[in-house]
Amino acid sequence: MTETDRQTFYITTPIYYANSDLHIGHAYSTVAADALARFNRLRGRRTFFLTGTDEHGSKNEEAARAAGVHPQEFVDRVVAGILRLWERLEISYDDFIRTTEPRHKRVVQEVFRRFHEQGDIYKSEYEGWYCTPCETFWLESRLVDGRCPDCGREVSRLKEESYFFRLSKYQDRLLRHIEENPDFIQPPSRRNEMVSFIKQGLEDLCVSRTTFAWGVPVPFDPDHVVYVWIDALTNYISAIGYASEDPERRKLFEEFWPADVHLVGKEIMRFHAIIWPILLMALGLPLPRRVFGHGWLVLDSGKMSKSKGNVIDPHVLIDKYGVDAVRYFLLREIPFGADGRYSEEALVNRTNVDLANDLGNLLYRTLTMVEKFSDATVPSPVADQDDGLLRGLLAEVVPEVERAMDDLQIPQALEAVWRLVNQGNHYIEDNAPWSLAKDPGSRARLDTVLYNLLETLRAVGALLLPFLPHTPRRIWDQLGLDPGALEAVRLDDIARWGQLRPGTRVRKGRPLFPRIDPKEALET
Ligand code: ME8
Repeated sequence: MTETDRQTFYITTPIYYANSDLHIGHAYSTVAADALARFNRLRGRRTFFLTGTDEHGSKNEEAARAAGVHPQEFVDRVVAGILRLWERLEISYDDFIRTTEPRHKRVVQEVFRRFHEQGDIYKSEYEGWYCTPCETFWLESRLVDGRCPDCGREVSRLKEESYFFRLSKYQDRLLRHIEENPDFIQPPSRRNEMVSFIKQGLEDLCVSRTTFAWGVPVPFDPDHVVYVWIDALTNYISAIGYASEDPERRKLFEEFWPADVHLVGKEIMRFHAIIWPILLMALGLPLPRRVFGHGWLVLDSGKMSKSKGNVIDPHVLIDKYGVDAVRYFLLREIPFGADGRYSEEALVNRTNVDLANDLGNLLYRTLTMVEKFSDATVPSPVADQDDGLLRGLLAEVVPEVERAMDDLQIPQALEAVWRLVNQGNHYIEDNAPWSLAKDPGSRARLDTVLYNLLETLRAVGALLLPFLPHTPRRIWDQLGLDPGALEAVRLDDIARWGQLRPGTRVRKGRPLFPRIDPKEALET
């Protein structure tokens, strides 16, 4: 089946640790997944968008201890803050899974029991090195100068009775799957990393701990709790009703599994492209279609981290610039799949250039002219006066947006929409409606030019639906269209030219994005 034929779409974000408030980097993953989910709804696919929180493990337990409260109370507080942030960013998730929920814990225990029964999990003794911040065990041979090979921090010696999962048993099957499904791990640079990691040989994975208690108990050995990754990764199936007792929920699983996209940051690629597929093979389930590892938002001072004190709070940016500007910046500025620099200056610049100048001016100038030359109503186009230019470009842009979104190339999709916006602005310059208005013989041409601009804006508004939650409604409202009707718009309708009805009153409102004075904005 090709991408175009698919009727359902299941997309996930990582489930975020509930040990502290989220920053703009976490918001980036979730906003990107939201745009992809909204786009697939716009295409008319039944879409399921899952996000949630990873609430067990020593990190969360320690954070709760530091705050002097029970871990459950601690994570409840953090989760409330995360939900508020998603509300402000208008994240359209269909479900929010918390790993402390009974519906999740039951599945974790069931999966663990099954692995044990079929001999994939065995009990042994672990002796090695452990990196607490990364929650990862390392063999001596993997350490770099005696430190964690991932983060470079100190590791500690650990000896502990643990359960292990036989990853190596599935290694060849996984390699074959990756070779036969070139789209499975994306972008290709990450696929190559994963393949060479697997080829080094997979060690059995430690899947239980006895040194902390905040987790899902191993059902047949309650001194052990299930170690984070089996607990965390399982969310992608527990949330949609895998092994549920409720037939309605099991139907959801039948409908949506396998996931179309697991969207994750590059640092957790190994868990999603190696461990998770192996767990699924052991369960006899099909593998997700794509695991996409996106890059990081980095600051001039390096990676954002609490300890460096350089985290960017998305609430502050939303207060200052509004949710549409923040989302637009994240989606447009960062090449999807690679690292991208975050700076507030770049955000201000993007807002001013793309949103205030290009898009805002196209709408404002068009409506000003419609007010002045057409009595604030949509004029009637005249067929033999039509150059078909903007209509033709729109017919190219819609499939371009579709291709880019199918390839998970979000910035390219926005670039395509802006080709239309920019062409609209050129069209004004090239046709100089103010000159046409001076010549009564050019009335038909003037009406046609204005109509074409209005239709272009109608289409641009609809094309922005996956990316910006407010702007499409504002554009449609100013064009005299019912913003409520946007909910029913489908991608295939957008390029259909001639939807605006002549005679409809337009309403020039405030400019969509007032220009920001960079000096003033960046000083506060
Ligand atoms: O890893 N730039 O949770 P987490 C871009 N619980 N994305 C960033 C980022 C940055 N600077 N910082 C974080 C965990 N992210 C596990 C996941 S999944 C079964 C379990 C994003 O709270 C990125 O998507 O540390 C990364 O993968 C995720 O936040 C990590 O969130």
